[in-house]
Amino acid sequence: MMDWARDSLEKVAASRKARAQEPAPTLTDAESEALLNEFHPDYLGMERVVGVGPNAGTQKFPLELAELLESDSPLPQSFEPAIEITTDVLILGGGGAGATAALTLAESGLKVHLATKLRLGDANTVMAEGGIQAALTRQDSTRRHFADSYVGGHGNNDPELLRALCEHGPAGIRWLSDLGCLFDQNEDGTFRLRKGGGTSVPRVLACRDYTGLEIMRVLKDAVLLTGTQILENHSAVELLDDGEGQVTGAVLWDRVSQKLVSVSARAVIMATGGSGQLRIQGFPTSNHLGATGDGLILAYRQGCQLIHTDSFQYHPSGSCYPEALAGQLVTESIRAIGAQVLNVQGERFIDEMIYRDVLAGAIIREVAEGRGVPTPTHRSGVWLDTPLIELKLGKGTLGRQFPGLIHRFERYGIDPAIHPILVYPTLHYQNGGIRIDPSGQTDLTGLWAAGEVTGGLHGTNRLMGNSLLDITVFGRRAAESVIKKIPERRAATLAGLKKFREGLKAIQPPSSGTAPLLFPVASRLKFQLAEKSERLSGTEPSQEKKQFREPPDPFGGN
Ligand code: MEZ
Repeated sequence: MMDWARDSLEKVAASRKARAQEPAPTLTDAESEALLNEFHPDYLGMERVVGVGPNAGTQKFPLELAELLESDSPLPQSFEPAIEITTDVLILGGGGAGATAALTLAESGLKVHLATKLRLGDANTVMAEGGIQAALTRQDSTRRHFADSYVGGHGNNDPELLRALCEHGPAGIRWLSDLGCLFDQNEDGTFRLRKGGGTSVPRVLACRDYTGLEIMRVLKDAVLLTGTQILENHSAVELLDDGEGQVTGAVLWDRVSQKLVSVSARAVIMATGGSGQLRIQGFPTSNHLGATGDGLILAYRQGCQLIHTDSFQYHPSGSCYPEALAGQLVTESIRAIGAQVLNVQGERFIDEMIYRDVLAGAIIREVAEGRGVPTPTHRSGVWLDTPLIELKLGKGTLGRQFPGLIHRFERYGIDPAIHPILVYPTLHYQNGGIRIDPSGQTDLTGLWAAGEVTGGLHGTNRLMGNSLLDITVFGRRAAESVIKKIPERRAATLAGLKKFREGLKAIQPPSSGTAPLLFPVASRLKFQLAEKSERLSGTEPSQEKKQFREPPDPFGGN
């Protein structure tokens, strides 16, 4: 197996016993900073300001997101919303944050609709493997959780959001447990806790290596028992507003009947998740199919400030071989229990539990400087020495603690208990997003947001396990705030979009596509960006790119 890397694998095996005893290499703060500045994708200047909307001329965005923020809506100019569904609360997004909000609203007496562009539970929540963190033990405290996360986030976290996360973390875990979430336990019945990168004490609870899947399983089962009206295969394409800055509903695209559906709501909770499928700078992603940043686009058009949108998490250990698994997550927990990261020579070059952004930078450096392991499919990565875990902790440890990992790789003839895994950073998480207050309220009346679509909580580098806690704590807080502050029903119009379209006229050259993308069409986005740069440099786009300029109108006929 992996004969193409035989020499390198022999070096890894030869150094394993000695490495098992050696301490991790250390790094000074200055060296960490240099790694970030020279190699981390966020620091390479591949971003720009946009010319329209509340962050115009100030905040920088990756080129792919900037392009979408400056794109027109897919709604035909002539479209006028004719309300077909009237509800109290419209939740947009069927992942952990949306489901948590729906459950919290269940006994409120409010009528709730949840629209999701795929099926309930098709979300990044189920892709989170290694755990959820909360301060539960005597040696830990919510202050310690705060301090770890604040340092990890480079001090860019919104302190009030982070305080709410840490202080409500233990109650969030109890809530999930009461719903039926089966967190791993020690023999004495206490939760089994692991460390994660940047946690000063063991704080990460897990359900083997499918923690997000387990959490989503219980949330989904519970939501299906409530009166929530679930609209599957309904993508949000635009927010509706009353013409005076209050959000009052949304236009959805029903993918099955191929129809636009207008919804009037007194409150909207945006829980549409992340944007890994934009494949920023060509990176592979660990995200699910629907993660195209839709909520960012819709909220921005209505006037919500977006923050830290130049900050993304490249999870250091994305799978790099076999090709079919490229970008898929190999959980940080594997490193937390001792797997080492090695270059082509079998040399350890970094402490594997250092902050994710620094580790990602170090791996990218190894590859960029020729110390990576090239694959037959023209990728390059470094080894994650998984057999070392079996050596340190005993045979069968990987199978018992990481069944998902074993299952995925075995299908391709690779047994991680015997063979190291090849990894390279993968686009994993959107650190920034819609600005909210600690109750999940956005800048706009009528619009709340929770989960990955929001920004500020994690600063510019999120710690492992804080995203599953985020959806739990802020899904609940946003819904509780809606119950307390839900506004009266008002007119549902496209006034906000009309105003935004006026602003778009100033963008030169104009974007040739529409947004939100709804589903990954990374190739279209790539062509659009190339075409724009040709136009800016004064050359005429090629015939091939011209074709991409005219995508078929997805809503023609409506
Ligand atoms: O929070 C995460 O990103 C997470 C749990 C990832 C992982 O490595 O398993």
